[in-house]
Amino acid sequence: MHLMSVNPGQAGPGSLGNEPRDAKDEQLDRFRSAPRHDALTTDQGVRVDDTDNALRAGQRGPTLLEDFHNREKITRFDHERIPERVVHARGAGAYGYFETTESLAEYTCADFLSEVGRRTPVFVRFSTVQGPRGSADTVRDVRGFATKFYTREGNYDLVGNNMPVFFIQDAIKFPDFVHAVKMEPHNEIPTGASAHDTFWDFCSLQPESTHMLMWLMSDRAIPRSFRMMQGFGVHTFRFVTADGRGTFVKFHWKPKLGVHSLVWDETQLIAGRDPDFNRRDLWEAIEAGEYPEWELGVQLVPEADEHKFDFDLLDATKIIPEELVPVRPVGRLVLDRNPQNFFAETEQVAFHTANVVPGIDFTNDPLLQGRNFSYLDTQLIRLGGPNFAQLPVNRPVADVNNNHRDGYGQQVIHPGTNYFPNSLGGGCPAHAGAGGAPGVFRHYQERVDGHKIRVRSESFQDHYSQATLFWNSMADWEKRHIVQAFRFELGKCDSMAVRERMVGNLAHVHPDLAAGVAEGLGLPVPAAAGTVTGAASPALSQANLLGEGIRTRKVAVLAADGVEVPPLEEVRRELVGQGVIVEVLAASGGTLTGKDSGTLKVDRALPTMASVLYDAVLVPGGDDAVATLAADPAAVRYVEEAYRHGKPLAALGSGSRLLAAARLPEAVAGGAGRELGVFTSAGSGGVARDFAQALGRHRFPNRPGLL
Ligand code: HDD
Repeated sequence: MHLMSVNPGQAGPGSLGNEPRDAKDEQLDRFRSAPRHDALTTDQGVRVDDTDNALRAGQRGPTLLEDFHNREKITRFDHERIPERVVHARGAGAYGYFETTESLAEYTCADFLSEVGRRTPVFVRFSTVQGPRGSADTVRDVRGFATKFYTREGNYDLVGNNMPVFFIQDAIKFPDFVHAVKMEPHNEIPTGASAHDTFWDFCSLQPESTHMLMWLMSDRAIPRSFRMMQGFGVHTFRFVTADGRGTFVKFHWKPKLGVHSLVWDETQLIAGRDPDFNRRDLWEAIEAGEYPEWELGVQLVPEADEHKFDFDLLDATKIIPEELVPVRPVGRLVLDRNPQNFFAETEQVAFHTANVVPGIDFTNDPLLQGRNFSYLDTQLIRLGGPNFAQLPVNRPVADVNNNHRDGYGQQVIHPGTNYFPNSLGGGCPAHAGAGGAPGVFRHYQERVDGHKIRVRSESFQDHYSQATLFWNSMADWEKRHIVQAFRFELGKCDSMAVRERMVGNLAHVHPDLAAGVAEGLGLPVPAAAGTVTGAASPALSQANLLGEGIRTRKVAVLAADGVEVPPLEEVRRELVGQGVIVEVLAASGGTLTGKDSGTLKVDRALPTMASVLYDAVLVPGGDDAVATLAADPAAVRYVEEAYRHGKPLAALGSGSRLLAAARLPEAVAGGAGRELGVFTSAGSGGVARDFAQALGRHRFPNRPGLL
């Protein structure tokens, strides 16, 4: 099949009309279709002379049924929607590649992980979990991080999240969990939020959720960007060698830009100012050639060590602390191409945990085992039948050759026999891999011996130790944010019993946490429950995950006529040199007149943006410009809000008067500004470097007066 017709004017992103980037892109190109002719046709290819007026009996008469164009057009429109994903409905995706940087051939026969330098095409979809397709991006929620590797040995899907653990241990609880967290059934409230009774009712009765709740109440649940979050395969999987040797493995994605988050007040403002905040950020970065990148790391555990830990490797509510088993970097993921059609690609992509390739296998994690049923099942209803693997985004680049036939939307004309064994078709398709040939999936041969029982293993019963480990590992400001998040969420629950029960659970995690939350809710502080260890894992704190550089950080420059241009340009050069996006904002668009000479182009009008859409604010000097800005409440608000959200602020020369107009707390005016990320200077001298460094720290969470 070859639908492509090149029309460069309409090509958009992707390879239409350009050289394909890899095997997947080449395959996709065969399905891309840009309008070839000017003339409009029906689905049957019949040219149509009018698509604005239905066929009618007389100028003012009734519309006629025989107007096949009208009926086709409306029918096609009526059928445009498909069911959204039952969870993870809102998402954004991109293509790219995975490159192996360290061979894992010693542990797995997976071809794509065996050769250093091998590049495998991928499609990645990021998502929120709770909200519907149209919900806001910046809600407090887990983020999905699903990767489809189009390997030469078939598709491998790593369907992970940005948190390394999960709410439940057994997949049979998934419908209960999702019912509880989704909008309540009677009124479909709240959209994109877990701050409601049914969620906390469920969790408070389900202590196995506690560790995951710690992550969900932490800043991990409000990422600054999909490009700035970690990803985790969550489960313990199994690598298998060609001779059948197994090794346990956990997968980690680590973003090059570091792990950074929004702050809670900001997320709510962004939800109004730009509900597409994360989606837009991903799209724009890729369009700008700032390709997001992650390192793939693996934690490997020999089978002999399966029982050496004080938790069960099969329990998805547990991590393997990096201090016990280091994360070994083995590859990098780069996203370098936006999709061309959201529906065709991002909406129709179908992930499935059971899409594995030779060398990667499952463990008996009961959550994973259930997922292996659910994903195929859900695609059948969501994508309308069994042929969804033929959709362009889902097609493997490896050959597909079997006796599966027919079904809705079959795209392939299969001549010949459709059964096995056969002689009439020459015995084909034949069993692969006689004599141990490589590239054939062979299930790991695990000996299994047990009674048929509905029992949760004893080794799954410790629900609090790792929640405590997480708490202990947080910086003070991270702890503060966690307490505030619990207060907010539980404060939204009408049921006092739910609030109390949950606070009771938190007493098992840490007395400080329980006390902080209880005080915020006006509840009695519960007595400490059990012994709480002091163990910590520094790798869990975002304070230790700042990443490399400040590329794509966004700085708002507030300006008006009379702005001092040269010092600003000096700072701008320094920042842009480090990859920062600097945008000049003024009351209206156009060009500003500089103080003594020169002009300054306005990139955006102040009212169309907001401080929450930037990482930092810079105020250039120029008496007249600063006076204009200081008299504009919208400009003052940029400074004040950026300060209260902990973002770096800089003022050049008289620009500091705008900071004064924003009435920043005494401590800043009193000279403690530098340590708190607020920089002022007579000219531009030194500010650029300090400001850039401050951007690298992301936020100053210890400022007084933060929201
Ligand atoms: Fe799931 C979607 C991640 C547990 C059932 N899940 C889905 C997506 C991600 C995850 C990232 C979106 C994929 C996309 O972008 O299309 N899910 C996880 C993780 C889990 C997890 C990391 C725990 C470790 N999920 C889980 C369980 C079940 C499901 C226990 C069912 C028993 N998940 C689904 C699903 C979805 C899904 C219903 C909805 C849409 C889809 O699959 O394609 O089958």
